Amino acid sequence: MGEKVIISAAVVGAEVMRDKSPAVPYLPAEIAQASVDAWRAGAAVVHLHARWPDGRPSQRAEHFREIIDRLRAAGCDAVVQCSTGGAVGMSIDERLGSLVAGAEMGTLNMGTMNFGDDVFVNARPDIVKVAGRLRERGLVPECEVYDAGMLDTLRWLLEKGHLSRPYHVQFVLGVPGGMTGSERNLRFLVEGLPEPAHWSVAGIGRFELPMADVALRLGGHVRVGIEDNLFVSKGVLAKGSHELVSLAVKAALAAGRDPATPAEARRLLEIAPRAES
Ligand code: KMH
Ligand code: ZN
Repeated sequence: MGEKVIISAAVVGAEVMRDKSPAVPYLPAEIAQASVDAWRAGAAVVHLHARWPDGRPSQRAEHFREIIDRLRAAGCDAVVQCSTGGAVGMSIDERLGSLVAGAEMGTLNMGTMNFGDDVFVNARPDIVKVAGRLRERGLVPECEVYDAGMLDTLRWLLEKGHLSRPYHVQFVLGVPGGMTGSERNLRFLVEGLPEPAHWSVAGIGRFELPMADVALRLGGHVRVGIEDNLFVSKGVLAKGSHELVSLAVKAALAAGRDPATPAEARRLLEIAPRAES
């Protein structure tokens, strides 16, 4: 049996609206329920975005607080990771609104890129600012890498002391504008890590499950969920992120990797244990 695999569930992103799938949660209560369902299915980490009731993306602290309060009240002990990526077009200060009490990790996006027809802006001073805020709050950064040059930014952050262990790397592959989801690309990125680090892959759209399979073989961790992919198979919508987590669990077991519990994920990611875990 290889190292336990940390399955992260990205239960809602900032872009996809409910007209594409009824499984896209909007309200804090819906996002919390989607997180609880994903955790019950085997996710150890929940990657959170928030929405306004009409579905527009929100980085408002009160929305994140309500999601976290609700999922904890339901007994969910998953590691809570809040997005600082937010949505394209948001200012960096708006994006930082998500880092509320109760968050344990926060994302750290590693560069500017085309994002579909938009531009996702992450200027270097902003990356440094987010890294500093995560450090101040004692949150473990998850470095979101969409393209090879972003590994050079990761190396630069480490060399300059803006980032230090513990941190986690998420390779997000398949965003139109970033690197595509292929085994060759993932191997290249993993080999290019500036130092040994825990890493995971989030394959976007049809790349989600194939990239999970590759990561499981290569010793990495896995992210799935409605933020990244709406379908359990060609043309068949997932009823929720929990169905995608169940597929990742099945793939993990087939690859000889047991899914990590949240407590095990905290140990692997060097996050302080929760009082009850
Ligand atoms: N919504 C994307 C533009 C993150 O969560 O940190 C950025 C994103 C990354 O989703
Ligand atoms: Zn996200």
